[in-house]
Amino acid sequence: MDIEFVRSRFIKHFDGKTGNIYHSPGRINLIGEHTDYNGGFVFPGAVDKGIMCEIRPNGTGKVLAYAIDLKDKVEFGVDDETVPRTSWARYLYGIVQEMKKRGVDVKGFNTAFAGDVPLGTGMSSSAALESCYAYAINDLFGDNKVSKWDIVLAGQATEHNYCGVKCGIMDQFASVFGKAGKLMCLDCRSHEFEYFPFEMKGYKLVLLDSGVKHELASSAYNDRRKSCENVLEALKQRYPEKNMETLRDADWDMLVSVKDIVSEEDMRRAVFVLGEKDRVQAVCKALTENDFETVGKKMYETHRGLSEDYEVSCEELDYLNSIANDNGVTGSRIMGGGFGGCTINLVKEEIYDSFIADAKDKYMNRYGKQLKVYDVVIGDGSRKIC
Ligand code: GAF
Repeated sequence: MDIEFVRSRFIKHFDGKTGNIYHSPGRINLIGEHTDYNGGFVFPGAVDKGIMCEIRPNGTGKVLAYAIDLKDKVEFGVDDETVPRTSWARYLYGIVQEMKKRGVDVKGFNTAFAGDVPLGTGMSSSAALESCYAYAINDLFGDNKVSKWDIVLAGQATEHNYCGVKCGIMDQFASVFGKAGKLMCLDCRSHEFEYFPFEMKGYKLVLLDSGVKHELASSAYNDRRKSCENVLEALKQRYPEKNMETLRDADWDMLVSVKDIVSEEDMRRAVFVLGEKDRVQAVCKALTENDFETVGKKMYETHRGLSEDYEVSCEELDYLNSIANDNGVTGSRIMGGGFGGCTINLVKEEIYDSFIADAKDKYMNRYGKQLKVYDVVIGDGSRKIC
């Protein structure tokens, strides 16, 4: 992401004066999908792509914002009660409100931003946008008093309260806490986490972009979360003495015991979540032993679960997964919330070129679309650039 590009647009769009520049990345996730809002484990890392913003207080109570890539501008008052209609501005407005709730005396500012996280790929450009502005507002108006974890939670609350997505904390966490060359294993209940070196000797991680973006992804995502909550309710009724807080507190026997009082669909969702909890633990262990075959096997299992039990796949993603399997790729699965976006693939270096060539060919033949390929580079989390 080019600083001069953002700066030149900021200067041109506003009054010629410069401000501070901040950057926050998107993320990948090695394994652990739909586990974050169930109190489970995730294994993300920040990527080298993200959102960059320039921002300068303007001495008024108004936010004047310019989305450089979209050539679109929005204005709102810091204390306005009406949420902007423009979707990108809702994130910015939400962050202003959530940082105010966390004690920051946010004043008006001029800002422009641009990004290089490919949209709709499941790399979470929205979390990058939220984290970038939460970080900037904390630095400019809050003396950096808001903790990094509260910045993460401000981003999540923005999604819940202003954008209609009842997401977990993985994306904002990865964007804020990411470190170049490190993946992170996060316990989403205790918020404890560990950095793991991203050293997969002899292997590469690569994303294949299906180019599919599901229109109703937010409501389908919220439905999945609701299914998990339904099962949790049934478990709480059956085991009041266990004080269960999330699905993560359940074991397989407990789950089987509520089979008759939850719907078959909700049960399948919960089966996926419990299985995914086990898989993340297995991957953590395998990585410490450099056992990439096990990592890959678990990725395929996750794909099957996301496709058949959680039902967040689509024909194109299943096809990309099967091409990976046919090419002898070590691991492959849908990455992120699903309903389109990318597969993440763990590929032995010696078959990388032939796999990519075959996937591109087959995807073009079947869907008439150029398959986009992104090699994973693990970058740093939110920061001030200048
Ligand atoms: C989306 C959400 F934003 C995350 O919180 C997470 O639930 C993910 O889907 C699925 O693992 O990216």
